[in-house]
Amino acid sequence: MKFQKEQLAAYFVAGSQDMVDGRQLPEVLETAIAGGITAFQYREKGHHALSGDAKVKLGSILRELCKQAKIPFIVDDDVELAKRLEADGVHVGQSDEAIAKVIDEVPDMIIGYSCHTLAQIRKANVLTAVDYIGSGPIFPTISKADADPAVGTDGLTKLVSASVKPIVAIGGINLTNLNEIKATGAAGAAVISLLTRATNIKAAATAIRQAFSSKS
Ligand code: 3NM
Repeated sequence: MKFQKEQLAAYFVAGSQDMVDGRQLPEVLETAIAGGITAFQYREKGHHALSGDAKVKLGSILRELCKQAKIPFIVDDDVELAKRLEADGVHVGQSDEAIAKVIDEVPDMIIGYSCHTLAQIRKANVLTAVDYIGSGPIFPTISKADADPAVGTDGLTKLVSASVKPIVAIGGINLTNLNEIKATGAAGAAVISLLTRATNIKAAATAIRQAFSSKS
């Protein structure tokens, strides 16, 4: 799938560890798709994450849902799984599998790269295979134990200005701060808990999509 920056508008990130109240990720993803999410990242991470066959099995179900919905299916920090599931993309962080390896092994996939500082953005600017940047946390987050300190919307504005690539913001994004994120020039919002813990998942997905629609 060819990358377009509009795909970053409403970017849902989740793994089995993010499920609450007995929810199941395939159903949550289906509902988020019905609400209008524009991309999905499969991120199994942390103490309760799946591994091995269980990770492949769940990943293949999610991959199929994204294929049917024609939205990119992106795998976090696992090139082998991305290849095996014929994912549309891979996302890596600064401390994950080296970005060089990703560029070398899956140059034709969508490549996302987490950058938290201006120095990291400047280095990413010259990596032509990198399609988009993920930056955060913008606000304190409950979903990532080892998150960096929050950069705030002022910090995000500086990162957006320095980047030649579109930036999707992540970390602590909720329905009341979406417009502040949009005002920084970020291409979209990447969220975990805003969708996984939403009372109305579909409505929350639609709200993110509308906040970043190019018409608004
Ligand atoms: N990455 P929520 S913050 C997966 O700063 C992730 O790179 C971050 O979850 C980063 O939307 C984060 O619930 C967690 O705050 C985002």
